[in-house]
Amino acid sequence: MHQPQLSHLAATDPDLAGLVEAEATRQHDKIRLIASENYVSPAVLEATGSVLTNKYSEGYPGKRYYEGQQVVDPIEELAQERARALFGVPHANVQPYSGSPANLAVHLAFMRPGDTFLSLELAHGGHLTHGSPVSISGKWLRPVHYGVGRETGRIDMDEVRDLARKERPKVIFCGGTAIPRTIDFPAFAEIARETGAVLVADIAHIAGLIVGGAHPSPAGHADVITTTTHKTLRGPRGAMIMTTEEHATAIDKAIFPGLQGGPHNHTTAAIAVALKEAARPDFRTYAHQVVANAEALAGALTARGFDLVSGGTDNHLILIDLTNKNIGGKPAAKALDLAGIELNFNTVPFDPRKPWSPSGIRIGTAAVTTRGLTEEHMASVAEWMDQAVAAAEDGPALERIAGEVRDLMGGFSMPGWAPVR
Ligand code: DSN
Repeated sequence: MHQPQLSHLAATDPDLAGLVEAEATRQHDKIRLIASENYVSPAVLEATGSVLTNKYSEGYPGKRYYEGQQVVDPIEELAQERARALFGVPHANVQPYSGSPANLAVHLAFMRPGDTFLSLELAHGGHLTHGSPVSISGKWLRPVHYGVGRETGRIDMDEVRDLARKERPKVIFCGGTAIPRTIDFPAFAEIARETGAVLVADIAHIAGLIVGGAHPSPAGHADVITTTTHKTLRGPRGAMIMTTEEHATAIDKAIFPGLQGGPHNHTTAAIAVALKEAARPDFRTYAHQVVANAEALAGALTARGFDLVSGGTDNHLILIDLTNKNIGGKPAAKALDLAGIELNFNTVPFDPRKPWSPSGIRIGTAAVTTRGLTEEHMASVAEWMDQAVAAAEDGPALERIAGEVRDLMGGFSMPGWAPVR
């Protein structure tokens, strides 16, 4: 049963209510290893589903284009204040609809069509909005990419420095979506200062680890910090941009009126709730457990012959090259899904295969840690993954694993939903 209950939805639209229930069951029964996903708390769910969705609020607190902001203004100010305090930054914009618009706002604030910026190659762990040729960031701007070393799987800071000196980019992005190792924010900052670039840290994946003290912070190093709010930070689907005083106005103008209209006030409220939760001592414990689980899982997978990019992980994320297992990332991901282990196929650095059918898979421990799994469960997860990859064509074997996974997960409660017994 959903918490908060969906009784009105069930009465008005039983078909849709049934689908929500089915999704909740799926999330309950599976080992969810998609590195960008999590489970939010019932408090975050309640804020997301509140009457705040009824209100238009174009503008910012104290300067809106619609009346009736007596309540929304303090809500947005509360979210801003909590973000500033938690991340230790002078300014926070909590209005971006999600991570891609947040990064587009950075492009709009600091660059004009054709301008050069530096970022991590998508296939090496970057993001579409960091200049992929299929994204507006790659079509309208001039991205130059750094990568990871073929042998090390780690970012080569000498390459970043050489490229920055040669290309003189307006902006340098660090961060991405498939980086298993610690990001060296001070080193990026030194290069950005030397070459006159604005340093942007995209911490979407590691925001929760940063505020939980399990990854160094870019605050004081990066000029601008973009993040989604729903990954390790465990909030609603949304985003924030945090800046120094110097860049606050440019970023605010880029979000509104540059890119967006009215902020999603229900999401703003839910972000405020998530930030309050992330400021509690138990969130620090959670963040460190996420990393401990990833380390344990990386060790167990390595012991079973899985080839991990960079040889392991420092954070929540593990990138696996399946070439030595004689299976592509896509068929492996589909088999694992049938076995109750949910993840995504992913390119690996220097991947000879195409993104739609790459060589790797990407996993993360944020969601399973929220469910309560600890290091002791990671050996079983690795064993099931190994069995499923080896038995990718064997339906009954995958079904058997899915049953074992369901049995394990049945012992761990899920925030926001419980099975009716
Ligand atoms: N949010 C990204 C991820 O899954 O890491 C994709 O945009």
